[in-house]
Amino acid sequence: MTQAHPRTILHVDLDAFFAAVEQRDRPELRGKPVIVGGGGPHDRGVVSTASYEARAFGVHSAMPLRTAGALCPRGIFLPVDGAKYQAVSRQVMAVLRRFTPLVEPISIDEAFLDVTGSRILFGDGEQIGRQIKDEIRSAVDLTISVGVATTKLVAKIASDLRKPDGLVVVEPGTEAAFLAPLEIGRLWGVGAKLAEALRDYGVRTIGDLAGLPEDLLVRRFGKHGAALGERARGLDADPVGGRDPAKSIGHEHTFDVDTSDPDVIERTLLGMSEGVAGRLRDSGVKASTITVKIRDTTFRTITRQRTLPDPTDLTEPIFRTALDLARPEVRGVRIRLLGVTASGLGEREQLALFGLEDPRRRRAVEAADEVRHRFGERAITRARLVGSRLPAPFEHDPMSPLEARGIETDDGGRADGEPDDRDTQDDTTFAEDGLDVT
Ligand code: TTP
Ligand code: MG
Repeated sequence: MTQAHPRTILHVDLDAFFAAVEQRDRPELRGKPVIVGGGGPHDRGVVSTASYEARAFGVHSAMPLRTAGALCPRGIFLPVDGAKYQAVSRQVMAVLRRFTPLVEPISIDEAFLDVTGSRILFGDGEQIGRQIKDEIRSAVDLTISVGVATTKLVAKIASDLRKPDGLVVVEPGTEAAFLAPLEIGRLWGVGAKLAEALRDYGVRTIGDLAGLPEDLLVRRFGKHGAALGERARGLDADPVGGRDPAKSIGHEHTFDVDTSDPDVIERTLLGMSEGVAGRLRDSGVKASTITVKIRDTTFRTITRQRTLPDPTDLTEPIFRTALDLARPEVRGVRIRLLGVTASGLGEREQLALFGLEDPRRRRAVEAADEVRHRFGERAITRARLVGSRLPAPFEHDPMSPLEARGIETDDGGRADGEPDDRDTQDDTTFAEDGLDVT
């Protein structure tokens, strides 16, 4: 059955995600059987994922590591680096949001996109799928597989069909025919038990299921039976929903030594404003309200808030507002903690990219974001922060490539090997961070 106005839905899934990130970062592992999970082939844990080279030996997710070790004795076993994969996941989701605000992340490495409204800007589903593959490759140097269809159900099955680096397009009206030859276990909601029960009715493929009379399905499987029949024909009205949007994005910084130095306070606010703006852009939202939090040496804590004339995701207006709010409160006071929070978040209007905003400025910001993502926050440091010996509050990547190449950064060379996990920073916390994708 063809809908009058078919939706265009994409399902995007990274290939061998954890293993691919490790192979990306350690070229000597490329082309090798890499197994990510736990402590090695003698560990009691299970495999998180395996590179496609390791899968050729029969290794797969959730398999005991010891079994993997027996199947693939020359496998290279690596521990899970959750913070790293989380950071890559954020970058990937940010790329997806360039194409539509309707992005629904469903796990660390997959998401649905409804691009129906984006076709006028970016072309049909297949063209959008190709652009997304290219942009993910250039942003994070990883491959994805994409399914394009009129429903989430069919798009998800399609993306899985030609992994890795696949692109499968199911044209409107061909959903049932596309699904018919596929094995029944590929259908959403059909686990091993249900597949077994369906076997009693001679059902092996999705097409077999679609051919069963609806009343039989209802009699045998209750109200789920009817839905099952519909799904077998590719029908699925479920909309692509973003998750509950975050209410605010904020950064806080506690000084090692309480300070009343206006210069230090100003620079700290700038660093935090920059961090907040970057995360707003990553999330594809703009903020209309800025709040500063100030805690003095006696632990007296105040907040000051202002609504902006225009919502923003840029550093300058956030910093100017934060400074304005903080200035009268910090004069002559020893400060222990400062925070900057953006709230009143709304989706960034895509068309603003092409209309209301200065496109040159937007491009410059996006180019900077690209570097920030690729090399860690430390790579982008405003002229004002350079040269000071102050800890720049958002420069938390302990092994930034700039530093590795001997280029001086200004945070006093923090080298404690702390993982690049923004949410567990000692000195920088993210208030109400509801935007992480897990
Ligand atoms: P998947 O997308 O299921 O697997 P994958 O990306 O490794 O491989 P592909 O999509 O090409 O088939 O899961 C994404 C990540 O989630 C995976 O890299 C590791 C993690 N994961 C686990 O830790 N345990 C599991 O059982 C599964 C299935 C995944
Ligand atoms: Mg995957």
